[in-house]
Amino acid sequence: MTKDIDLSTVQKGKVTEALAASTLILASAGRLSPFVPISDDCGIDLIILDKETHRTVTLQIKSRIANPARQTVQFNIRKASFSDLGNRYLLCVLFDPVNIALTASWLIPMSRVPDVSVEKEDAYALTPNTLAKSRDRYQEFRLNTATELANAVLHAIGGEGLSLTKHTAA
Ligand SMILES: [Ca+2]
Repeated sequence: MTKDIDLSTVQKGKVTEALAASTLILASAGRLSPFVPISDDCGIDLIILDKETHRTVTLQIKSRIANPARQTVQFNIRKASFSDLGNRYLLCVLFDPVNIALTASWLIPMSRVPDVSVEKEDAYALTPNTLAKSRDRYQEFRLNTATELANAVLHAIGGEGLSLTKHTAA
């Protein structure tokens, strides 16, 4: 955990975005292709292209490091960058800085964010439980493996997520 302290917020954000992008490429066997915006001034961190259908989904990515002392992690979505236009999703990821991995993630349609968050003056606060067995309101969005995440992204794009599972299992 001490490794975390040395990372700036910008570093943490960029590292996690790169990790999420790499994870999506690997877990989809190259089917998903992430694109980084030149300017990230509208709350989009990655655009994911499904190379088979040429459809896309846009992701805003928020990362947190699990804290053993707490059961929940908090992700804040600034209202200034919030938009539910188009095919926009929020990807919240729990980052393990020791094993350099994404331990769990939550892929939430932006249009659902106000429903599952606590509204603050300038942000929506989401507080998912970090335990896989938790029955909180974020459970329906929770993804425990890289394959689950890639399938959920394909599903969000409108591609055939099921074929990816079969391919991976074969
Ligand atoms: Ca971000």
